[in-house]
Amino acid sequence: MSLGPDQFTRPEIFDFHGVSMTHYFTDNWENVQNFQARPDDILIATYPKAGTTWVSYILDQLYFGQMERQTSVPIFDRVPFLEIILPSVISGKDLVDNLPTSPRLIKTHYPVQFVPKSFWEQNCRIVYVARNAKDNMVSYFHFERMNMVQPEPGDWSSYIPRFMEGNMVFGPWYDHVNGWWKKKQTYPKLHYMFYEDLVEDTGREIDKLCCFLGLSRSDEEKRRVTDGSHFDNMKKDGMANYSISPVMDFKISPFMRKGKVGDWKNHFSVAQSQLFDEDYKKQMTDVTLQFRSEL
Ligand code: PPS
Repeated sequence: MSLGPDQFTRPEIFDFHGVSMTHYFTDNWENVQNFQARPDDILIATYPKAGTTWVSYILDQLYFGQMERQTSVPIFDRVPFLEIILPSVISGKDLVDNLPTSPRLIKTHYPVQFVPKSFWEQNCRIVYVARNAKDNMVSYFHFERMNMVQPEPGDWSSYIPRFMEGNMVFGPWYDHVNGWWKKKQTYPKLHYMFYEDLVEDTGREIDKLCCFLGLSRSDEEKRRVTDGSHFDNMKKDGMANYSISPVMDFKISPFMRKGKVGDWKNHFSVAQSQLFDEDYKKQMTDVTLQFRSEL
Protein backbone atom coordinates (compact mmCIF):
# COMPACT_ATOMS: atom_id res chain seq x y z
CA MET A 1 0.00 0.00 0.00
CA SER A 2 1.42 3.43 -0.89
CA LEU A 3 1.75 6.12 1.77
CA GLY A 4 -0.89 8.86 1.88
CA PRO A 5 -1.91 11.77 4.14
CA ASP A 6 -4.19 9.46 6.22
CA GLN A 7 -1.20 7.49 7.44
CA PHE A 8 0.43 10.46 9.17
CA THR A 9 -0.41 11.99 12.54
CA ARG A 10 -0.51 15.72 13.16
CA PRO A 11 2.17 16.54 15.76
CA GLU A 12 2.17 18.67 18.91
CA ILE A 13 4.41 21.72 19.17
CA PHE A 14 6.91 21.73 22.05
CA ASP A 15 9.80 23.87 23.17
CA PHE A 16 13.13 22.61 21.87
CA HIS A 17 16.25 24.56 22.91
CA GLY A 18 14.05 27.66 23.11
CA VAL A 19 12.33 27.20 19.72
CA SER A 20 8.84 25.76 19.02
CA MET A 21 9.33 22.54 17.09
CA THR A 22 7.65 19.22 16.32
CA HIS A 23 9.23 15.81 16.60
CA TYR A 24 9.35 15.40 12.79
CA PHE A 25 12.18 17.96 12.83
CA THR A 26 13.90 17.02 16.10
CA ASP A 27 13.89 13.19 16.16
CA ASN A 28 17.04 13.09 14.03
CA TRP A 29 18.72 15.95 15.92
CA GLU A 30 21.98 14.17 16.90
CA ASN A 31 22.60 12.82 13.41
CA VAL A 32 21.79 16.16 11.83
CA GLN A 33 24.03 18.07 14.22
CA ASN A 34 26.86 15.66 13.32
CA PHE A 35 26.24 16.11 9.59
CA GLN A 36 29.48 16.45 7.64
CA ALA A 37 29.21 19.31 5.18
CA ARG A 38 31.53 19.60 2.18
CA PRO A 39 33.09 22.93 1.20
CA ASP A 40 31.04 23.10 -2.01
CA ASP A 41 27.68 22.28 -0.35
CA ILE A 42 25.08 25.01 -0.78
CA LEU A 43 22.57 25.49 2.00
CA ILE A 44 19.20 27.04 1.14
CA ALA A 45 17.81 28.37 4.41
CA THR A 46 14.36 29.87 4.90
CA TYR A 47 11.51 30.31 7.30
CA PRO A 48 8.81 27.90 6.04
CA LYS A 49 6.81 29.26 3.08
CA ALA A 50 9.25 32.04 2.17
CA GLY A 51 10.17 30.74 -1.30
CA THR A 52 12.34 27.70 -0.55
CA THR A 53 11.07 25.61 -3.43
CA TRP A 54 11.36 28.45 -5.92
CA VAL A 55 15.01 29.16 -5.04
CA SER A 56 15.79 25.42 -4.82
CA TYR A 57 14.38 25.01 -8.31
CA ILE A 58 16.39 27.97 -9.64
CA LEU A 59 19.67 26.73 -8.18
CA ASP A 60 19.01 23.18 -9.32
CA GLN A 61 18.35 24.46 -12.85
CA LEU A 62 21.44 26.67 -12.83
CA TYR A 63 23.68 23.76 -11.88
CA PHE A 64 22.02 20.70 -13.39
CA GLY A 65 19.42 22.08 -15.79
CA GLN A 66 20.03 19.77 -18.69
CA MET A 67 20.09 16.50 -16.79
CA GLU A 68 17.47 13.75 -16.93
CA ARG A 69 17.07 13.93 -13.12
CA GLN A 70 15.05 17.15 -13.54
CA THR A 71 12.16 15.31 -15.15
CA SER A 72 12.28 12.12 -13.10
CA VAL A 73 13.24 13.03 -9.51
CA PRO A 74 11.03 15.26 -7.33
CA ILE A 75 12.49 18.54 -6.12
CA PHE A 76 12.29 17.35 -2.49
CA ASP A 77 14.69 14.50 -3.37
CA ARG A 78 16.98 16.67 -5.54
CA VAL A 79 17.24 19.30 -2.80
CA PRO A 80 16.67 17.32 0.42
CA PHE A 81 15.24 18.84 3.58
CA LEU A 82 18.08 18.16 6.03
CA GLU A 83 16.25 17.91 9.36
CA ILE A 84 13.05 16.11 8.34
CA ILE A 85 12.38 12.58 9.53
CA LEU A 86 9.02 10.92 8.81
CA PRO A 87 7.95 7.34 9.51
CA SER A 88 8.64 4.92 6.61
CA VAL A 89 10.39 7.63 4.58
CA ILE A 90 14.17 8.03 4.19
CA SER A 91 15.40 10.88 6.41
CA GLY A 92 16.49 14.16 4.88
CA LYS A 93 19.98 13.67 6.24
CA ASP A 94 20.33 10.24 4.61
CA LEU A 95 19.00 11.67 1.34
CA VAL A 96 21.71 14.33 1.42
CA ASP A 97 24.37 11.73 2.20
CA ASN A 98 23.20 9.74 -0.86
CA LEU A 99 23.04 12.69 -3.26
CA PRO A 100 24.93 11.90 -6.48
CA THR A 101 25.34 15.57 -7.45
CA SER A 102 28.11 18.04 -6.83
CA PRO A 103 27.57 20.56 -5.46
CA ARG A 104 24.90 19.25 -3.13
CA LEU A 105 21.93 21.60 -2.68
CA ILE A 106 20.47 21.26 0.82
CA LYS A 107 17.30 22.77 2.27
CA THR A 108 16.81 23.77 5.89
CA HIS A 109 14.24 25.73 7.89
CA TYR A 110 16.45 25.90 10.97
CA PRO A 111 16.88 29.20 12.76
CA VAL A 112 20.53 30.18 12.39
CA GLN A 113 21.61 28.88 15.81
CA PHE A 114 20.51 25.31 14.91
CA VAL A 115 22.65 24.97 11.77
CA PRO A 116 25.12 22.06 12.11
CA LYS A 117 28.58 23.42 12.83
CA SER A 118 30.30 21.76 9.88
CA PHE A 119 28.56 24.20 7.49
CA TRP A 120 30.41 27.03 9.23
CA GLU A 121 33.66 25.07 9.54
CA GLN A 122 33.60 24.27 5.82
CA ASN A 123 32.73 27.89 5.00
CA CYS A 124 29.80 26.76 2.82
CA ARG A 125 27.78 29.16 0.71
CA ILE A 126 24.33 29.82 2.13
CA VAL A 127 21.34 31.37 0.38
CA TYR A 128 18.71 32.73 2.77
CA VAL A 129 15.27 33.69 1.42
CA ALA A 130 12.93 35.90 3.44
CA ARG A 131 9.31 36.88 2.75
CA ASN A 132 7.17 39.61 4.26
CA ALA A 133 5.47 38.49 7.46
CA LYS A 134 1.85 38.81 6.37
CA ASP A 135 2.14 36.85 3.12
CA ASN A 136 4.42 34.37 4.85
CA MET A 137 1.77 33.81 7.50
CA VAL A 138 -1.05 33.38 4.97
CA SER A 139 0.97 30.82 3.05
CA TYR A 140 1.86 28.97 6.28
CA PHE A 141 -1.80 28.89 7.31
CA HIS A 142 -2.92 27.20 4.08
CA PHE A 143 0.07 24.88 4.22
CA GLU A 144 -0.84 23.71 7.73
CA ARG A 145 -4.38 23.03 6.57
CA MET A 146 -3.22 20.64 3.85
CA ASN A 147 -0.06 19.13 5.35
CA MET A 148 -0.76 16.27 7.76
CA VAL A 149 2.66 16.48 9.43
CA GLN A 150 2.03 20.05 10.54
CA PRO A 151 -0.03 21.02 13.62
CA GLU A 152 -3.73 21.71 13.04
CA PRO A 153 -3.89 25.46 12.20
CA GLY A 154 -7.37 26.17 13.62
CA ASP A 155 -9.20 29.18 12.26
CA TRP A 156 -7.64 32.30 10.77
CA SER A 157 -8.52 34.64 13.64
CA SER A 158 -6.68 32.45 16.14
CA TYR A 159 -3.80 31.89 13.75
CA ILE A 160 -2.76 35.56 13.74
CA PRO A 161 -1.99 35.76 17.50
CA ARG A 162 -0.26 32.39 17.31
CA PHE A 163 2.03 33.73 14.59
CA MET A 164 2.65 36.97 16.48
CA GLU A 165 3.57 35.00 19.61
CA GLY A 166 5.90 32.81 17.57
CA ASN A 167 4.20 29.56 18.49
CA MET A 168 4.99 28.21 15.03
CA VAL A 169 7.06 25.26 13.87
CA PHE A 170 10.63 26.62 13.58
CA GLY A 171 9.78 29.39 16.02
CA PRO A 172 8.93 33.05 15.53
CA TRP A 173 9.22 34.48 12.01
CA TYR A 174 10.66 37.62 13.65
CA ASP A 175 13.59 35.80 15.31
CA HIS A 176 14.27 33.76 12.17
CA VAL A 177 14.61 36.63 9.71
CA ASN A 178 16.51 38.77 12.24
CA GLY A 179 18.84 35.97 13.35
CA TRP A 180 19.90 35.23 9.77
CA TRP A 181 20.16 38.95 8.97
CA LYS A 182 22.59 39.42 11.86
CA LYS A 183 24.61 36.41 10.73
CA LYS A 184 25.08 38.03 7.35
CA GLN A 185 27.03 40.86 8.99
CA THR A 186 29.78 38.44 10.12
CA TYR A 187 29.58 35.61 7.57
CA PRO A 188 30.32 36.87 4.04
CA LYS A 189 29.28 33.68 2.27
CA LEU A 190 25.61 34.31 3.06
CA HIS A 191 23.37 35.73 0.34
CA TYR A 192 20.20 37.18 1.90
CA MET A 193 17.40 37.59 -0.61
CA PHE A 194 13.71 38.50 -0.60
CA TYR A 195 10.71 36.72 -2.13
CA GLU A 196 9.27 40.08 -3.19
CA ASP A 197 12.42 40.91 -5.18
CA LEU A 198 12.14 37.58 -6.96
CA VAL A 199 8.55 38.30 -7.92
CA GLU A 200 9.47 41.80 -9.07
CA ASP A 201 12.38 40.76 -11.30
CA THR A 202 13.37 37.10 -11.33
CA GLY A 203 16.09 37.65 -13.95
CA ARG A 204 17.81 40.32 -11.85
CA GLU A 205 17.79 38.05 -8.79
CA ILE A 206 19.18 35.14 -10.83
CA ASP A 207 22.03 37.42 -11.95
CA LYS A 208 22.77 38.22 -8.30
CA LEU A 209 22.67 34.51 -7.42
CA CYS A 210 25.11 33.67 -10.24
CA CYS A 211 27.43 36.39 -9.01
CA PHE A 212 27.29 35.10 -5.42
CA LEU A 213 27.83 31.50 -6.53
CA GLY A 214 30.61 32.38 -8.96
CA LEU A 215 28.64 30.93 -11.88
CA SER A 216 28.93 32.20 -15.41
CA ARG A 217 25.88 31.28 -17.45
CA SER A 218 24.92 32.59 -20.87
CA ASP A 219 22.04 35.05 -21.20
CA GLU A 220 20.09 32.35 -23.00
CA GLU A 221 20.66 29.87 -20.19
CA LYS A 222 19.61 32.41 -17.56
CA ARG A 223 16.51 33.24 -19.56
CA ARG A 224 15.65 29.53 -19.71
CA VAL A 225 15.92 29.31 -15.91
CA THR A 226 13.89 32.50 -15.42
CA ASP A 227 11.09 31.29 -17.69
CA GLY A 228 11.22 27.71 -16.40
CA SER A 229 10.92 28.83 -12.78
CA HIS A 230 7.84 30.96 -13.43
CA PHE A 231 5.00 30.08 -11.05
CA ASP A 232 2.75 28.73 -13.84
CA ASN A 233 5.48 26.41 -15.11
CA MET A 234 6.44 25.13 -11.70
CA LYS A 235 2.79 24.58 -10.81
CA LYS A 236 2.45 22.32 -13.87
CA ASP A 237 5.70 20.45 -13.20
CA GLY A 238 4.86 17.23 -11.37
CA MET A 239 8.45 17.02 -10.09
CA ALA A 240 8.28 20.53 -8.58
CA ASN A 241 4.69 21.01 -7.39
CA TYR A 242 4.73 18.45 -4.54
CA SER A 243 1.75 16.59 -6.05
CA ILE A 244 3.44 13.29 -5.22
CA SER A 245 4.22 14.19 -1.61
CA PRO A 246 2.64 11.57 0.66
CA VAL A 247 1.82 14.02 3.46
CA MET A 248 -0.14 16.69 1.59
CA ASP A 249 -3.83 16.74 0.82
CA PHE A 250 -4.31 18.73 -2.38
CA LYS A 251 -8.09 18.48 -2.01
CA ILE A 252 -7.69 21.03 0.82
CA SER A 253 -5.16 23.37 -0.85
CA PRO A 254 -2.39 23.10 -3.47
CA PHE A 255 1.27 23.50 -2.53
CA MET A 256 1.79 25.96 -5.40
CA ARG A 257 -1.10 28.08 -4.17
CA LYS A 258 -0.95 31.67 -5.49
CA GLY A 259 2.66 32.81 -5.62
CA LYS A 260 1.78 36.49 -5.13
CA VAL A 261 2.88 39.48 -3.09
CA GLY A 262 -0.07 41.01 -1.22
CA ASP A 263 -2.43 38.04 -0.92
CA TRP A 264 -2.58 38.93 2.80
CA LYS A 265 -5.10 41.63 1.82
CA ASN A 266 -7.58 38.87 1.04
CA HIS A 267 -7.17 37.45 4.54
CA PHE A 268 -6.63 40.26 7.07
CA SER A 269 -9.47 42.53 8.13
CA VAL A 270 -8.53 46.21 8.59
CA ALA A 271 -8.57 45.76 12.37
CA GLN A 272 -6.45 42.59 12.22
CA SER A 273 -3.95 44.35 9.98
CA GLN A 274 -3.67 47.36 12.33
CA LEU A 275 -3.11 45.17 15.38
CA PHE A 276 -0.53 43.16 13.52
CA ASP A 277 1.33 46.27 12.31
CA GLU A 278 1.49 47.76 15.81
CA ASP A 279 2.98 44.59 17.20
CA TYR A 280 5.32 44.29 14.20
CA LYS A 281 6.91 47.66 14.98
CA LYS A 282 7.69 46.46 18.51
CA GLN A 283 9.19 43.17 17.36
CA MET A 284 11.15 44.48 14.34
CA THR A 285 13.42 47.17 15.70
CA ASP A 286 16.37 46.76 13.31
CA VAL A 287 15.72 49.43 10.70
CA THR A 288 18.30 47.92 8.36
CA LEU A 289 15.98 44.97 7.67
CA GLN A 290 13.02 46.17 5.61
CA PHE A 291 10.29 44.11 3.94
CA ARG A 292 7.81 45.01 1.24
CA SER A 293 4.30 43.64 1.67
CA GLU A 294 3.12 45.06 -1.66
CA LEU A 295 4.77 45.85 -4.95
S1 PPS B 1 8.14 25.16 2.06
O1 PPS B 1 7.08 24.15 2.32
O2 PPS B 1 8.50 25.87 3.28
O3 PPS B 1 9.29 24.60 1.38
O4 PPS B 1 7.42 26.21 1.11
P1 PPS B 1 8.15 27.33 0.24
O5 PPS B 1 8.59 26.72 -1.03
O6 PPS B 1 9.15 28.04 1.06
O7 PPS B 1 7.00 28.38 -0.03
C1 PPS B 1 5.86 28.08 -0.79
C2 PPS B 1 5.31 29.40 -1.27
O8 PPS B 1 6.13 29.85 -2.38
C3 PPS B 1 5.30 29.97 -3.52
N1 PPS B 1 6.07 29.67 -4.74
C4 PPS B 1 6.23 30.54 -5.74
N2 PPS B 1 5.84 31.83 -5.87
C5 PPS B 1 6.15 32.45 -7.05
N3 PPS B 1 6.80 31.85 -8.06
C6 PPS B 1 7.22 30.57 -7.97
N4 PPS B 1 7.86 30.00 -8.97
C7 PPS B 1 6.94 29.86 -6.75
N5 PPS B 1 7.18 28.60 -6.31
C8 PPS B 1 6.64 28.51 -5.08
C9 PPS B 1 4.16 28.99 -3.28
O9 PPS B 1 3.08 29.22 -4.14
C10 PPS B 1 3.90 29.27 -1.82
O10 PPS B 1 3.31 30.56 -1.61
P2 PPS B 1 1.72 30.85 -1.56
O11 PPS B 1 1.60 32.27 -1.13
O12 PPS B 1 1.13 29.89 -0.56
O13 PPS B 1 1.22 30.63 -2.95
